[in-house]
Amino acid sequence: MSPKSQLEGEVFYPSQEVAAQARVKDWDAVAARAAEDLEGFWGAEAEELEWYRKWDKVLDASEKPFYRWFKGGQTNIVHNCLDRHQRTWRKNKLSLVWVGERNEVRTYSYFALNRDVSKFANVLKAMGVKKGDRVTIYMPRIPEIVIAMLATAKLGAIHSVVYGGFSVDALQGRIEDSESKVVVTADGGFMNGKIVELKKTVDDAVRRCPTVETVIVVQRTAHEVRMEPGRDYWYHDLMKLPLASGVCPTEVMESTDPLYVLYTSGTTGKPKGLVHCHGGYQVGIYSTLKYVFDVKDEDRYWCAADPGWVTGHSYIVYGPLLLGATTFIYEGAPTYPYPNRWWSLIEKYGITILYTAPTAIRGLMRFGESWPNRHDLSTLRLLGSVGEPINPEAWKWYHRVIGKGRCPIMDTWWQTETGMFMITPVPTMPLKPGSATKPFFGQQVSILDDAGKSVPDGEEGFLVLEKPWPAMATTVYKDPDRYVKTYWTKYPGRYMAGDAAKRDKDGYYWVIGRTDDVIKVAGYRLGTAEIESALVSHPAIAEAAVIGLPHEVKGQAIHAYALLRQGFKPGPELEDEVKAHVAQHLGPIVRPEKINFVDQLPKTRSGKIMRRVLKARAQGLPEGDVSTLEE
Ligand code: 6R9
Repeated sequence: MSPKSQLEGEVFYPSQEVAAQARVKDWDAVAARAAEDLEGFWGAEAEELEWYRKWDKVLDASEKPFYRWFKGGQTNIVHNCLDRHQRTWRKNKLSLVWVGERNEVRTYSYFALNRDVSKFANVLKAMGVKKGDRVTIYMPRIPEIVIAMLATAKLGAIHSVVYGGFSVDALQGRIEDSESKVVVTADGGFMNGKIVELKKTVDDAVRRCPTVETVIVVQRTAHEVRMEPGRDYWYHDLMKLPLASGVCPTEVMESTDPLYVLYTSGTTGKPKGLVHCHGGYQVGIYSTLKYVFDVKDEDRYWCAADPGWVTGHSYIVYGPLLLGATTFIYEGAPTYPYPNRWWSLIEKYGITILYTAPTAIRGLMRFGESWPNRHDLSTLRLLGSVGEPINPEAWKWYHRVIGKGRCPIMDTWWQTETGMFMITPVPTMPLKPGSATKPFFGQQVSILDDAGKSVPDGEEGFLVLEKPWPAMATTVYKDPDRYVKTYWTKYPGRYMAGDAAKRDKDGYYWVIGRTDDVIKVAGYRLGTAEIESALVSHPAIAEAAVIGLPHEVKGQAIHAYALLRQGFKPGPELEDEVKAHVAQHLGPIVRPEKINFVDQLPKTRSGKIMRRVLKARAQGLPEGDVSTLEE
């Protein structure tokens, strides 16, 4: 570790208490070892998990960029999450502690979780689900979402979780692309004291999806929903059947067999289904969670994301269970019924690690310090941040008010595509507010200009990953060309992340934001293309463009520019109607902040909308290179 005086800027050093118990004492030494022998490093990590058959090769790069990790190995991530713990004392340990918005509590030992997962796997099997089939999961934050994911994976089928905050068009598109034959959902969920209608949305989406044969519905809200005979079944009825036995063999998978598809927004067109596989993925998330959050058996670990996003997949569900940890899930809103909900949960359940997003911190910060100060937060040891760059002001509030200056903040930069943390500190590393610090072991990050040359330290450029990593997405579902084109073509053989970043003199990385048409609203990744197509599906709108502009709490908010069809008059009423239309089609988080009715959109001569120009104009900034602008 560099001596204190050498680091530039504002630096926070780990406390003695945290440093003393950290797994990684000497970051430089481990990083050097991994850099020297990438396969050796990851091979040793993989040895800590169980394999039905050991791999022939840690990394097969013969068909780059389709890297194959642990090729020849056979495993199943569920074996490592559940089966192997049944043989040890962890069988009796809490795997999952769940708290509902209405204060219900449910806990699962590793034994109980394994039993329910096995039972539900038998149910899915009876519905005809086999290895390789896709199952769409569209659920609130309740234990059954975890059970459904694990049960699907146990059978060797592929889950596609669609975030419960998305609405009918988003759900339909994702079901269609994955060609799922089973959808698992709930009647509804609770959020902010209100019911989120899930089953109704599924009904609307499935009407247009011929592949779906079965819909399984968990009862959560118990409000009235329509059940279609022969297609819809109650989860609790199925789980009572004799076929839902508590014993179900875990399917033996090749390391490179798909575990899940997760749709995420890209630059253009429809969302991409990123594919993650059993072998490499389990090693990557196991290792990163272990070193970065130092999760121990005594910990009560809370990642406050939604299981429907990659953060939830890797670090609520799979990562903690791989480590045999206790993972905590809270169903509802952070401010319900009062802005102290999270802080009271930390106190009541003795949470030791809290991992959340800058938007949540900013949102809670608004209510002032008195809310957290009413609670004993002394169990906390480590904090985390993910989803967007964290502004130093929010970082310092989080550090001082929540962590009482004792708890380092692990600012983890990564993506749906990377599956695991890529730029991240470990607890012993000196921290600079707003920087995700340094690449994880084995990784090398470059900041390049348009031509592929490294830019000098301190200057902004494209963030590029130079080395393969085990949890990397292996392809885009049904579209390998798109995988190559999107990530590996601008800089041949190197992974382009789609972010702008800089490196400082100390080798710390500062991620600035997306360079493409992806908007991060409250940490949620949304694509302009999907939003624009929802806008033009409104009868008043002929053409539309959306951009993200800075927002105090959400980080970015959606601003739309719309050309009206003849006969429609701009005005606040129409604006509200269009906003509601988008929210209804895509989901409440996608609701635009502002609709600007305009007469013209800036376009290139080839007809492409120049969102960059709209953005510059909106912020009163120089428009940059407009040589291709038509007008
Ligand atoms: C995990 C997740 C990925 C994009 C990524 C970047 C932004 C995520 C960040 C961060 C700065 C961090 N991002 N973590 N930016 N600092 N710690 O968020 O995945 O939804 O796929 O989004 O999020 O722009 O490219 P995903």
